[in-house]
Amino acid sequence: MKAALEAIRQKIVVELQEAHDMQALENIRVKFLGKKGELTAILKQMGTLSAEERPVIGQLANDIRVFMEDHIAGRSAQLKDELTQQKMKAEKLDVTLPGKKNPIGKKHPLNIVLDEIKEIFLGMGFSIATGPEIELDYYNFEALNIPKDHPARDTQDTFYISDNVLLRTQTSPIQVRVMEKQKPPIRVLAPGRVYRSDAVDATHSPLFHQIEGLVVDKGITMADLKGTLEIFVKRLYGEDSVVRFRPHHFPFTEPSAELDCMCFNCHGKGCRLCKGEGWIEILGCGMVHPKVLSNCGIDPEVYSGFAFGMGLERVVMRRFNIDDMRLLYENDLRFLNQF
Ligand code: 2U9
Repeated sequence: MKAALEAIRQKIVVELQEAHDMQALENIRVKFLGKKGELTAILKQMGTLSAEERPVIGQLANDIRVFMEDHIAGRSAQLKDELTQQKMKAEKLDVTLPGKKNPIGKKHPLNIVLDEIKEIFLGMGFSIATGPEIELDYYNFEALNIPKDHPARDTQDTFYISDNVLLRTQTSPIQVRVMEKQKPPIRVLAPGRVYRSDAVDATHSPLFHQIEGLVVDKGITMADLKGTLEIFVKRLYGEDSVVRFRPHHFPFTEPSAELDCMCFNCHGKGCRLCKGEGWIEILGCGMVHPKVLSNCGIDPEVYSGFAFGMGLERVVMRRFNIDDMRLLYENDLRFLNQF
């Protein structure tokens, strides 16, 4: 028995050196010190010893158990230390490396163009006006000389919240509210979200942005309208831009017109970019209808004015050659990071 005990003392030392992870260590502990372990197996033979031998072998066995526990604990500490060293090595941080840049946000293309247009009109003495997106039917239609039976009021075009409350289909209600509160001279730009019950596709979205403008004073004529808008286009698209005005109709302006800019690609000849027209439509405009002025408490016999309106997305899509309006709303960073 003595020899057997000394033999397992040697054996465990060798096996511990070959153990390279905590599981192997646990296996050795069970193999030697477990219920079915090698030490326990030897101790089971204690009954065969004489009364003199039993305490001697018992003491030796106990010494060996303590020896094995100490060595297992020592090897365990060694393995843990090796593990820590490996982790430290793997997670070593090279503090001399340049820091990671925090990605900063960028201006959305809609805001890039919106801010440019705002700057142009601010430079011409306009103020920026805002108003509620949930509007009353009165401010969105009736005050603008759009009668009850006008097609624009159909629910297939307008989001109605109730008979009398809707999502504004244009930013014109802002100018109506300004005219109710402020006596001329008035020079306001009214940018903002507008809503139309349109199916989403590459050129339509139920939510889009408009920029409208209104000038009211004594003696305002169509010449002021044409001069102001020509300067606007030249500042937006370049001094050599050429504009033309085509007669049109809107219920809230009379006379009305649409402003085209000569295609900068084919100079009026017609090409793929301008769909063969030679000209690109930029905005609608006209002299404010006298009924609209009087609806807002402004005497059309004393004052006159002009107004205009444009869709912001169309300007943006043309500027950045974007062929699908949905890209402007999906917040895909692969798209937005290009600006
Ligand atoms: C008041 C009086 C008149 C605003 C105007 C247009 C012409 C126009 C369209 C451009 C593209 C809407 O987004 S769009 O579909 N708008 O063509 N808007 S005149 O006239 C007003 C506004 C307010 C009190």
